[in-house]
Amino acid sequence: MGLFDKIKKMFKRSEEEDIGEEKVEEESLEEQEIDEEDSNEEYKENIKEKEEKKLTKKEEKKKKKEEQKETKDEVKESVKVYEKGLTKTRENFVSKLINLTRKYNKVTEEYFDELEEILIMADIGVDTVMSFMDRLRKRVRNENIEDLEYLKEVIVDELFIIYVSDEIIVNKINYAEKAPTVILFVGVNGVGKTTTIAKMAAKLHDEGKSTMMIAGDTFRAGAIEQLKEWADRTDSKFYGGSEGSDPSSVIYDGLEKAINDDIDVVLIDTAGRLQNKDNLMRELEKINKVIGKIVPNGPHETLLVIDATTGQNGISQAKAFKEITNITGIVLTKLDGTAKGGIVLAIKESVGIPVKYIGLGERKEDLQVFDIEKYIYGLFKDMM
Ligand SMILES: Nc1nc2c(ncn2[C@@H]2O[C@H](COP(=O)(O)OP(=O)(O)OP(=O)(O)O)[C@@H](O)[C@H]2O)c(=O)[nH]1
Ligand SMILES: [Mg+2]
Repeated sequence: MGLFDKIKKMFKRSEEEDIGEEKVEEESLEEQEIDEEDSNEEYKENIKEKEEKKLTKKEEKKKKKEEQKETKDEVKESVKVYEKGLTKTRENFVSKLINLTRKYNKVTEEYFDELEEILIMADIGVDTVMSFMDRLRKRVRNENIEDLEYLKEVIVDELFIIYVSDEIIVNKINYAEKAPTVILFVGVNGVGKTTTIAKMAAKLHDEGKSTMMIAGDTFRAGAIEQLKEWADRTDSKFYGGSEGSDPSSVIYDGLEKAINDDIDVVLIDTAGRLQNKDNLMRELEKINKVIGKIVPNGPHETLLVIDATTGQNGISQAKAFKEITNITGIVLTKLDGTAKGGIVLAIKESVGIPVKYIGLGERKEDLQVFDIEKYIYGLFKDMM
């Protein structure tokens, strides 16, 4: 089964299957009972025991069902967020792809040229598109692909391969074994660092974790106040110094407080003055040193926030930040605001850092753990 079918099945699967499974299991439980008939007392004992067993089994199953239902609902919700957040890209990119298939009735050089243009327009990035086209051409030749409908599926398949390559993608947050987990947020001005911190804090609270925000952006006027306001709104603890003070010393004091207060996750906001790369590098080095001194192995994550609407510029930012500090993951915000959502694929290939979260809107639910399958579904659902 191709990836296209797999994803289609995953998200469109009806609930019928589950009901069927449940029936079969219950029947086999009854059968067991009749099979193992015994005599008198022993028999009665046995029956009682079995009844009890059956009850607990039923309860267990019910509980399991409820748990499963919850996660299923969660999956459904998050698929909806992906669908909605990727509307612009889908309407642009996928409708072009569908039109292309309608326009040509077989695979020709013109078809490939137009496809290449569509992919570049979707901000997948020239290099990525080139290697993609090479692979696609080869596959068409080797597998003798003539059917354009089928080729559409191969395209989806190959786009997925761009992202996954041969690696196991780790998009989970690396939580510390012993709290607090320290997450450092970096990125240039206006990309969405502060609001991402707020969304993440709200999500962590839903999971029952306590959070503290530290205002490491002491540079921009108003940044400390803004973070404080988000901390209040999300029921987070907050630590901030005064404007213009040394970010490292604010972070040092904040982390001490976080340890005293038994905080689970500390979210650190920073200023992103990439114009002055050397200064930023030195500052981040100092910040990392300070964090490591107080929290061994910290920071556990350094997330680079990138605004998807800035397209290739965002990719350059990722490359620049990668040079100056150890980035463990990318948060790609404002995907809902661009028709060029292909940037997700480009980042992974051209920078080699996994996208861990994506922003698909301004609500807290709109910050989603990046899931390539949901992403592909959100993009191509009209074709499935
Ligand atoms: N539509 C949309 N807007 C977003 C998303 N993420 C952030 N924003 C908006 O982007 C704007 C800038 O966000 P901030 O969090 O202030 O950005 P920042 O990186 O902290 O900015 P500075 O502190 O100035 O460096 C705000 O208006 C956010 O609401 C998203 O995923 N989708
Ligand atoms: Mg900010």
